[in-house]
Amino acid sequence: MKKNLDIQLQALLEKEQLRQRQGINLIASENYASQEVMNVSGSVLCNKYVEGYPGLRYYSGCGVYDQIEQLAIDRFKSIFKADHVNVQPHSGSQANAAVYLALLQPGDTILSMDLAAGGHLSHGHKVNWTHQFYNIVSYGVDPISYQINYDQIEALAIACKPKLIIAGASAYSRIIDFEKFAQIADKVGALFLADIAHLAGLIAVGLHPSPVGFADVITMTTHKTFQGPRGGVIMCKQQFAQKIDKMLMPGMQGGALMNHVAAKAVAALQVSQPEFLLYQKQVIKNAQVAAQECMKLGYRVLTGGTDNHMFLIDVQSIGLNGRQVEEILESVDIFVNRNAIAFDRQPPLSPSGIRIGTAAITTCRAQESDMITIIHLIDRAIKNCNQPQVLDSIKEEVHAFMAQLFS
Ligand code: DSN
Repeated sequence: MKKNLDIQLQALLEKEQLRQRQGINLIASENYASQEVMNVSGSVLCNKYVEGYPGLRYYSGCGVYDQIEQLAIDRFKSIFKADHVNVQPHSGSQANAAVYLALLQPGDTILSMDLAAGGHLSHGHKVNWTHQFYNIVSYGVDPISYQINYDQIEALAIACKPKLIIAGASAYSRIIDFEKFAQIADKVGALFLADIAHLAGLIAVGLHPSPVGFADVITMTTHKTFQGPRGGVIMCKQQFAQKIDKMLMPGMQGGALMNHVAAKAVAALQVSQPEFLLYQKQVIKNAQVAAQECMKLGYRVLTGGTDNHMFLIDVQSIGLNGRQVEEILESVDIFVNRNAIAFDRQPPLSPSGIRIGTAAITTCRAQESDMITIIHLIDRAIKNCNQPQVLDSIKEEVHAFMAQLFS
């Protein structure tokens, strides 16, 4: 392509680059991939069709790709100590779908966390395809502590006899006891899937207990706390490997996106470096300090804090809904997402909560003192939401803060 042919798209890219550089990103499911990861994602590897698995391909010219995919598989195996790894899922939802389709029959019962309590769409929400194919029974959280109640899950499991129990969440800030889930699954003869999309980076460095050895299958994404390219990975016990691999390809997907598979390998190498442990420790410290500061300022933080990279604030108590707060903060270039909270009476488009995550801002080198500054910027924006001039000046402060962070 001629240089500068696509001026329109170039302008949009530059706009987005600026947004990412000037704004404070607190979206818990996002992060910034390294230049090395992005280089590989946008490399010549995007030109090749590579169907099948290493050693058994349906196209010629795949030799290098066999080595790339094997490298990715070996790196994930070594990080997580998993028996079997499939690095081809295009996303976390595709990874979950492959597991369901490989191991369940239509009509089987899945016991999973309710979206409103912190679960994920692909675990069986009524607007997701899974809801039409399977009988979904949901567990929530304790109405007082807002934490997972394992006794409730066990009672539900005994009552509904699920074929599959899923542990894992998109909006849950406390340790998940995978061993306890495995015991419940064992007791009722269910398979156990741990979806560690959010926790993968923390688990990789031992800052959250691992489900490996407890779960039959583990799914994850590579772009959240794992800090890699967008994509999914499946890990499982050897006995499920063949069924899952076959269901993913050729069952659901065609050619793997080898540029992304290679970028997953790069991310896995980065995760194995000593700096990644320090980074993840900082992610957790930053989330804990931010949650504390919110509570000091009078906000209601669910569960009273966090053990991981995120926490939820109930903004109903300040007379707003999550959508309003999301919009106020977006107007000053601070990015959070509105989120349902357990027992929410508000509709999903304007729920009662916001979710705050620290993986992305910690990649930008934020420390605890920076988190305190950020929470005060958030608080001032909320309190001055009807003062456009004040919001303009907060936005300038946000840009100056980010410039100083990068300096
Ligand atoms: N949408 C992602 C999240 O925000 O947690 C999960 O897929």
